[in-house]
Amino acid sequence: MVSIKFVASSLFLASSALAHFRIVYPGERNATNWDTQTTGPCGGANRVVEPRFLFKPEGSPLELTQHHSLSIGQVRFCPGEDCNTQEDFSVILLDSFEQTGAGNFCVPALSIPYKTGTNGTIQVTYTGLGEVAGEYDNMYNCLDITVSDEGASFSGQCFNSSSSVISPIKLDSNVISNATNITVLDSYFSSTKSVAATASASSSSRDMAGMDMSGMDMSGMSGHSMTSSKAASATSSASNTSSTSVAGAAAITVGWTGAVALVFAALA
Ligand SMILES: [Cu+2]
Repeated sequence: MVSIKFVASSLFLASSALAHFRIVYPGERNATNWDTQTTGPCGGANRVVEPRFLFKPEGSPLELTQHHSLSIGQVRFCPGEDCNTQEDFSVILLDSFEQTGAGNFCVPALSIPYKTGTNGTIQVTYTGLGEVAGEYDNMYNCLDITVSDEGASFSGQCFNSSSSVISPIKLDSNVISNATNITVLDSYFSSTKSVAATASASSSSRDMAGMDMSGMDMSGMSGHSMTSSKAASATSSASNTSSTSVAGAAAITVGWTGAVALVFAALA
């Protein structure tokens, strides 16, 4: 019974757009929500998770790991004790950006324009190319915070992957968070997705789901033998050592193991 469940679970992960993204620093509500991450506003994790992370008003680090080869993202905030609807996340902390190439995006200081003592929830939304041209994954993850002078200052907690390029874009602020506004996204992606499709076809490191696992941060993995030097260097450069992310890191390991197993299977 146990093994049957395991196989069924693995197959489900393999057949869905598993790639998605993670908030690897400082952590997130549920680092294993692969199957519900496309549900807003918080990837199916609708309850506040305590203890809250501390964020300096002038900014603490945030690190995102995107598994899709092309995506647009945004970071929002909801001041309050219990943020449950998309409308609650009305404050834009980081306006729309395009992320080309899978990998890490490090925000050294994500400032929160509220006074210390304020509780709230940070929401990260991404829309990435789906498995079928013209279809997209709308992805959501949240983390609960308190604005505090005791939040972390940037000291190398995160880094940008060389495989990933971030560029600001001009989009209506509501586009990304509105999963039904596919027309605008379609026009936005219309020029870039053909480029991505061409790149995908010519690169053995990309699979058919538009994912690019090369150059990715494998720091969440443990006990997995890697043979490529790129993976080895990525592991050695792991930098998310804050004690506040221990629970998240443990959970991420579970997710990564499945993700990597899938990719290796696809490449075999
Ligand atoms: Cu995905």
